[in-house]
Amino acid sequence: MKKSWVLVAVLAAGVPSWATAQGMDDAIRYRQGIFEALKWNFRDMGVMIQGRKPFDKARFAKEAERVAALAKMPWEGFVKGSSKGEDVPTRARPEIWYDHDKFNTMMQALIDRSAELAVAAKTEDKDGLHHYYGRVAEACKSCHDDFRERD
Ligand code: ASC
Repeated sequence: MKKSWVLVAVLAAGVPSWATAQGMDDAIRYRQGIFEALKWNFRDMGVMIQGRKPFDKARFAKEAERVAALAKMPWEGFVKGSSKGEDVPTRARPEIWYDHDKFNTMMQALIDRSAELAVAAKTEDKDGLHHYYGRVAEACKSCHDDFRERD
C-alpha cells in the first residue's frame, strides 16, 4: 500500500530511478539499522573484553563474524542526497558526500579491521583480542569524529 503510493508519486514526478522510489528515509533507516545491529554485537564483545562479564570465546567469535559481515553493508545506504531525511533524523554530515574518498577509505578501514578481528577471534584468547578489538573501535571513532554530527 505504502510502496504503491511512493511509486505513484515517483512516476508523477517523472523520476524513474528505484533508488528514488525507495526514498531518502529508507536509505537512512537502512544504514542506521545496520549500525544498530553492528553496535549490538560490538558492545557485547566490549563487555567481555573489559571483563564486565566472562569471556565466552564462541560467542565472541560469532559476534566478530557478524560485525565483519555488517561492516560491508551500510555503505550503499549513504545515497547521495540523504544527508537530510524527510521524517527520519540523521547525524550523517554533508562531508560524507563532499569528501567521499576519505569517507570510503574510512569505511574500508572498518571492513578491514573487522575482518582482522573475526580472524583473530578464531585463535587468540581474550588478552590477544584486546588489540584487534581496539583497532575496530578506532575505526568507528575516527569516522564518527569526521563524519557524524556531535550529539
Ligand atoms: C561503540 C559505539 C561506538 C564505538 C565507538 C568506539 O560501542 O557505539 O560508536 O564503540 O565509541 O570508539
